[in-house]
Amino acid sequence: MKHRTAPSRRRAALTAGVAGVVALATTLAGGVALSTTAQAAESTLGAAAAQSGRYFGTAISASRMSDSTYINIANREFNMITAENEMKMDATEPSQGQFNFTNGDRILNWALQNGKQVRGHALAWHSQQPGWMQNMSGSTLRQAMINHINGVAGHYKGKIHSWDVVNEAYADSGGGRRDSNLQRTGNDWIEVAFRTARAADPGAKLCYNDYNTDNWTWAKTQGVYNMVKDFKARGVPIDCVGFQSHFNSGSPYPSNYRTTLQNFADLGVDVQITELDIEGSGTTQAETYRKVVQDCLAVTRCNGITVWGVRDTDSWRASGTPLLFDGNGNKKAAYTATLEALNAGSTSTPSPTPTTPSPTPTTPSASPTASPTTPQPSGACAATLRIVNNWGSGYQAEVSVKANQAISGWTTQFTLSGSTLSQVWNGSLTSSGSTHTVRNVSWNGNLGAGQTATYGFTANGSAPSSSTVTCS
Ligand code: 9MR
Repeated sequence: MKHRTAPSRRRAALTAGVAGVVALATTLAGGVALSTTAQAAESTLGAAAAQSGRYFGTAISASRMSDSTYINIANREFNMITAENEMKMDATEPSQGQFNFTNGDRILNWALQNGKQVRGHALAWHSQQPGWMQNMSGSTLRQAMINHINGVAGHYKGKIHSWDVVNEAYADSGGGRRDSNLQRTGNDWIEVAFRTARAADPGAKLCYNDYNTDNWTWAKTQGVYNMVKDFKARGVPIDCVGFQSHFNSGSPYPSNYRTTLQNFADLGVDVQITELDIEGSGTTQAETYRKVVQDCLAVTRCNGITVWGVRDTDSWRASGTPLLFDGNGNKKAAYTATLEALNAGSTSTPSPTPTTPSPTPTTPSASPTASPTTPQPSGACAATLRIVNNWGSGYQAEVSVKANQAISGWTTQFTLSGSTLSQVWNGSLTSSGSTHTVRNVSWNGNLGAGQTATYGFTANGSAPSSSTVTCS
């Protein structure tokens, strides 16, 4: 793979971005208020994804963190981090009731100190169980699972963007559950895991995560879909579905991938691509990465994409060279296609023109996910609030702070009547009556022009249909 120089890559991405705006303007001629200024193409995956409010992540292995090439790429390119193995059941509870967070904390602290968010992986799984758990059964195992979720989700409370609460619980064929010691404790083990996780960390999005659920026609996909549908109907607290998306010749990228993502999203959950890798090389591989990115960007509730490792040589499938960087840390064609797709996609989000701010709050939405607030058109920063989860007696909200110029700290303020804040993460709260002021914490105050920081909170009471957040 020929490594392109940085300036030529940036030019290529910019060209793609401008082309995207022209194409969109042509399609949407009239009617839609559209920013006429092309955004400068971003030069890293995380920043490019952030333009549309999404993240771009990677899995990190604690054992590689002292490799400077590895950690520098991870720091430069990604804004979401998953511990590849360090938060799994065997790693975090090696002896029953004795938790070990050394390596998980190492990854989490590095991520938070560098302004990144963290996906938790994974609380309950038939695989990677510690030896003491493997031979357990019945109510003893059920209680051990609950204790494990309380121990791990409790330890990381307030610091995790999304948890893979249950991993890989469906059988590879037939559309039913996989047999496992956990499954044999009773079919309700998955919902018990979700309810336990919600209580242990109300601020984290709770995901079901699996592989070979990408092709809409596959029985396994339908099995998971029906479970999520049932959970939503019965109020089991599930917020998101993770699509691992390990693609290779036996499990190729399906042309109906976007349909799958959209159909799950239509159930009222977020969708996330959680462990992406695509075996192959050259243009074929690059174009498949491009399609995956385009599919995520086309689905409003697709929050972001995580690739399962940094360089090909870091991959669990190293011989398939499935990642975005080669063994020397050089950007592959797959990287360029991914970055281009992220930059092009961002221009396809219609945004209010800076000169004509909307004078009234956005129309209240009937859907449980309230529409985002109108960004403040001027000033050093702008903030938008959106409801990411609403369970009737309470809700979870996410506030995005976008810097219009380089800033070294931010203060947001909003008023909520009819609800009280119970927890805030990634931000520091002071309240006076129903007026809440949230400032940056130590690691997310420094933002370059165009960069975004996100904080979240949970509240009791009913969610506002829209809310204005000021930012200074
Ligand atoms: O990449 C992980 C590898 O280092 C581990 O040995 C393996 C152990 O099960 O898990 C790999 O990650 C898996 C992830 O946790 C769940 N989905 C499939 C991933 C690839 O096997």
